[in-house]
Amino acid sequence: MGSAGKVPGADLGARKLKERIAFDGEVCDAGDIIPAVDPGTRKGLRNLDRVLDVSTRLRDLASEAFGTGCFVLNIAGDHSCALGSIAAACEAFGPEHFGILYLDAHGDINTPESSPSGNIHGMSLAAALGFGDPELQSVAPVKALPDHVIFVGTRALDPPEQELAEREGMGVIPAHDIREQGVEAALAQIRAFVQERGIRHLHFSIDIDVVDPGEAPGTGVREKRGISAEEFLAIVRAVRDMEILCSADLVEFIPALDREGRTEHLCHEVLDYFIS
Ligand SMILES: [Mn+2]
Repeated sequence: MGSAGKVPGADLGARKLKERIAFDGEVCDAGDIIPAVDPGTRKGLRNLDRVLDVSTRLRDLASEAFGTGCFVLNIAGDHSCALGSIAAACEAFGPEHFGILYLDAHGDINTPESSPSGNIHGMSLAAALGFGDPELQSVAPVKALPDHVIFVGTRALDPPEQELAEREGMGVIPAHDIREQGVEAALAQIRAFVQERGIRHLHFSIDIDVVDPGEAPGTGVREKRGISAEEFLAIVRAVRDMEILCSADLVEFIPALDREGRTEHLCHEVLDYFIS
């Protein structure tokens, strides 16, 4: 679905990416989640009911998959749905040893009070951690621990998000640090973070907007000075190889905004890492 973001069209991106996946005995298709609720604004939150519908259904599908020992890969439109995949993973594995690596230009830890845009895709992680709108929070019966969240590649944390991240002890590795100090330094920080907190089950939420818009223009909320495509792929590969991943999201690819298929190509490389 693509209804909780600023720019429409992310649902088409998910569909396009999925077309090229070969489903066999190893890789199962749990199906598509098509919004069943009309768009509309309630409590000042655009498409609140749609987000509740889609993320709840995703949560239930993912829970079922975790129950059979599967790795869950959520290819989706806008990032609001991560509320569902995170909620399912946290419930399946329990919060104590569960963590979230959020590879995104943004933090998505706004609340209705702090959000400059009112778009729910900037609030989904907050809700999974127990902040913000109670209805959104109710999608996650078991809340993930805020200090088990690490942001990587961020460059657009709003001031209230920054405050929340600091207050709650979340990890932050900004895009700037990765560009200055290199990928290896970032990976060492990620490994230390995971180890210190005893994280054994990691949800990897990948927003393609983490990559510099010069190399990945096909996304709705572009932020300058991102990490390079090469740095991005190196991080995705290394995190996958940590062998503690239980689930991942790949979101926010919008084909209509892409140029020469650059963003699509990057998304396919990511999917190959997880599927092959
Ligand atoms: Mn983002």
